[in-house]
Amino acid sequence: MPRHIPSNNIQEFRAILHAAKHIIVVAGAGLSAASGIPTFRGAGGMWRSLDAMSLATPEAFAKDPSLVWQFYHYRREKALRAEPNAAHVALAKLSIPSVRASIAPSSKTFHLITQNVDGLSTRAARAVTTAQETPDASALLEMHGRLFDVRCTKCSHTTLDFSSPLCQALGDADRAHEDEVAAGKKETQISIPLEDLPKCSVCNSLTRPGVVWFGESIPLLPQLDKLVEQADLCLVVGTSSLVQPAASFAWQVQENGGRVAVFNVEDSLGTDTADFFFQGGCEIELPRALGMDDTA
Ligand code: BV8
Ligand code: ZN
Repeated sequence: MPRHIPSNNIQEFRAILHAAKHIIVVAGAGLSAASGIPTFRGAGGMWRSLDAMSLATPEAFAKDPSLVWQFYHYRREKALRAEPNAAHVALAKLSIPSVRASIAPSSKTFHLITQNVDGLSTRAARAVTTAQETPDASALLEMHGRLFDVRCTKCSHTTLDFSSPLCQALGDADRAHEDEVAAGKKETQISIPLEDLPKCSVCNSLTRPGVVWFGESIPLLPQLDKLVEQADLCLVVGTSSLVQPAASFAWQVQENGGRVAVFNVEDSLGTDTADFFFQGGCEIELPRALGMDDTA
């Protein structure tokens, strides 16, 4: 049995796109890499010599909320200074029914399921909105939550808060840490007293970032399962496909007879069984494959 080789033929891919009825995209950190947001794998996976994934847990927050809030302060500041890239924009354009009709005329539905919490896909949708053309607001599903959502740990009151810093103490701790690094001092963790961490505007209790941590269930899962069930084409963009349940969506689409196209700078889990593999930066390969780049 010859080994299956995923195709990288754009014409073949566009023919599949042309016939697809229910399209989903499963995106990960690689989608935002070209915008300067560190990924979880490789160098980006470490913050102050700590493993990012170990900080994204309720246990880490219970043990040291000051440390975890400083980690998310760092991620907020990075996201605030980043701009959506050409891959975000291409996916935002696919969310515009009139644009999609020219690329995928048989498509009835399109959903962008992102594991990213940086808000760059939302900003891209806003950037491509004109008086004539508006992305379908229900197309974007941020399955792991949003960095700029701030949720009360007691009454669950949630606000979308882009302030920088989110509270004085986080700004001070950040500056103090930079001064230490600049002075060549060994990195020390600055511990912010609990009463100085971000508080709930309703009940004044401690708040937490509005993201889904490891071991926590995914509120959108019932809706996501339905979309995965009906999808006949899944684009897998910039993800290592190691975190569940997102990592099994593409496989489920293929199990149901649908097609899978992977966009990644390198081989990742599931690439070998995909129908298409476009290797390279998705900020280049995705607009090209969709015929949205200037060579189109
Ligand atoms: C849950 C938010 C119910 C917070 C995140 C079954 C088996 C084993 C384990 C489990 C299982 N079911 C559940 C689990 C446990 C766990 C899990 O999957 N663990 C893994 C580590 C094995 N899952 C959960 O806990 C989920 N909850 O299932 O609840 C439950 C609970 C317990 C047990 C059973 C059931 C919740 C998971 C969500 C956690 N929150 N984020 C935050 O961001 O701080 S996950 C976070 O990490 C991201 O959101 C993302 O999902 C993941 C990182 O993966 P990627 O985004 O793919 O990033 P990565 O760096 O890994 O890869 C980047 C890729 O891009 C690379 O391939 C690279 O080559 C490529 N790339 C780079 N540059 C480019 C590029 N590609 C294209 N262009 C470029 N320019
Ligand atoms: Zn509260």
